[in-house]
Formats: sequence, structure tokens, C-alpha cells
Amino acid sequence: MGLHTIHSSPANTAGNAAAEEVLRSPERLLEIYYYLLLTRMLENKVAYICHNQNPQQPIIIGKGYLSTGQEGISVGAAYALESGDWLAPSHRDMGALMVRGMTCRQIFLQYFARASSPTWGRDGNVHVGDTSKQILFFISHMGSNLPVGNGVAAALQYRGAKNVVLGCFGDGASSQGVVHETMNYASVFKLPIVFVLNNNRYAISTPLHEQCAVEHLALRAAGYGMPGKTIDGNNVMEVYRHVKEAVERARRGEGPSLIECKTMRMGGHGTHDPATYIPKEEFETWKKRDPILGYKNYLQEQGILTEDQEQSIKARIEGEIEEAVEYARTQPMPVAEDLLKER
Ligand SMILES: Cc1ncc(C[n+]2csc(CCOP(=O)(O)OP(=O)(O)O)c2C)c(N)n1
Repeated sequence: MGLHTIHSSPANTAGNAAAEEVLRSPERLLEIYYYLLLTRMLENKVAYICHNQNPQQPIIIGKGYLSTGQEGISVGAAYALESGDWLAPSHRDMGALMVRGMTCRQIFLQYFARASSPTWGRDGNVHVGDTSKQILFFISHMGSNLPVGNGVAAALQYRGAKNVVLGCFGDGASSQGVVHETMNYASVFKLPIVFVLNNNRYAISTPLHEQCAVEHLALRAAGYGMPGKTIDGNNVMEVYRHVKEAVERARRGEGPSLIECKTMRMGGHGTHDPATYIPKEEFETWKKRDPILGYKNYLQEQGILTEDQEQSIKARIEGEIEEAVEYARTQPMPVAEDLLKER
């Protein structure tokens, strides 16, 4: 499918002046680039540790679930939130976790299942969150994070807070009954929540056309009476623009929106999956649309990112990641006596 088949109306730029201001600020544009690279490099490190059998390496408990090729969605969408807004992440939202303030240390503590991890070593990988930073914990049952997000949105509405929830999910999750109920309820009660659907073409090995009969999942929004848009998920600026518009709409009390971001999962479902069921040509096509490369080219064309800056951002991130791996590796594992301790 070519991107030309995407049907989308432009973001309402007149009503979205704040977003355009951010997208004109070199500092903010570079910050977005930092988060994109941080996400890619952090997950590359996770993959490296998963595949490296060196016994001196720290061991990842479980598998790595990566968002390679989809960073534009999680970073762009989370960047549209303000302080006090909440995130209900899916398992491909490392970028959003980073933007909302989770640290590399927290991620590696979680991956190594250490006692001081966000789940106290009781769970691993991306089953993570931090409610002190308004990040709900990811729930393994696909789509179940959305009704929890609705609950937070209802509480915010009840208290008169002007905050919004970002609810993230995938194309596979979008076929779950609970997701339809959540969107219907949110629309009826005009809850302050924005649904961001990453359509990465596969739910594990099931291609989109084998799980639902519409190509553009944003069409479903009409059935709930909310705005729906299909956008290019590999263009971080577009994601930011459209999600920002929806977030501000929700903040004004006008209810939820559904934003479908087209993208491609550039690998297996997890680090254990070689994805042999995906034709090589499909990866080749989408590789040319890499969200980080595209954004980097844009910044360079605009004279915002120099080669030196690029190298120094990379060096800073490498330092952050190595420090976090070393820190997490040396933290204690959980002990059985603490298992029943209340948290
Ligand atoms: C309710 C439920 N059914 C099945 C699974 C097993 N499962 C884990 S991830 C996944 C695919 C999810 O696909 P999608 O929502 O498109 O997200 P993606 O992994 O593509 O980002 C499935 C079926 C699950 N975790 N929960």
C-alpha cells in the first residue's frame, strides 16, 4: 500500500498555533530528534543483550519488544502532552515512556528484573509504567490499557482537571471488544482521551487483511461519533501536529478522537521472532521511509542539525545507556521474602 492511499485532512493549523510554534523552534525540533535516537539506541541495546550469549552480560528476563521503525508515533504523540497529562502505553511505546520522563535506568532495571525495578522485579520487559510520572503500567492483555485510560480520563473530568489521557494500541488490539466499548463510552461521555492506533500491518504474524475488512482503521471512529484520521506514522512532525490538535480538543472538553498512524514493524514481534512470514521486499520498502532518517534529513536541510551536533547527541545517548546498563546490572535481584510485601 502506498502512502498516497492514506486519507487524511490536514491538521487544523489555525487552531493549532502552539504546535506550529514548537515545530518552528530549533531547540524543540532537536529535542524531538534526541528522543527518537534515544529510543532507537536504547532498544538496539536491548536487542544486543537479548541476542548476546556472553555469560558476562546481564541477562534480560523474558524477551525484548522493540518499536524499531515506529519511533515517530510514540515520540510524536507523547510530545503533544503537557505536564499532568497521562499516558496509557502499549508495548511499542518506548519513545513515549522516554518523553514522559522514564529513565534508561528504570528500563534496564525492568528488563533485568531487579528488586528496584518499577515492578519490583516481579515482571520484566515492557510491562512497565510509573504512576508518579502519570504513566499507567502496560497491561499484557491487548487493549486492556484503554479502559484503564478511560477510568483515568473520567476521574480527570469528574475533578474538573484540564488534563488529558493518551491511549495507545495496535491494529491487533483494535479488534478486541474491550477497545470498541472503551471508545464508545469515551465518546458518549466526552472523556478527555485521545486514542492513538499504531497500524504496523501485523499482529504477531497476522497481516491486517486477515484480521479486519477495512484498510483504514480510523474509519471506525465514525461508528462512535468521534473524529478519526489516518496519518503517516513515520513522519514524527505529522504525528505531533495531529495528536496535539486532538489533545487540545479533548482538553477543551470536546471529547475523544481516534488517530491511526500507518507504519511498519521493522522486525519480529519480539527479539525471539525472525519474522520469516514477512516478505523481505516489504521491509525494503519501509526501510526507505525510516522515521528517524527522514526527520534527520529534514533537520539537516533546514540547517538545524549539523554533523557535529549529531555526533554529540549520539555520544550523550551512548553514555546514558551504558551508565544505565551498568547501574541496573549491579542492583540486587528480588528475594522471595519480599514477594507478599504490599507495595
Ligand atoms: C487479549 C490478548 N490476546 C492475545 C494476546 C497475545 N498477543 C500479544 S501481542 C499480540 C499482537 C498485538 O498486535 P497489535 O495490537 O497489532 O500490536 P503490535 O504488536 O503489532 O504493536 C497478541 C495477539 C494478548 N497479549 N492479549
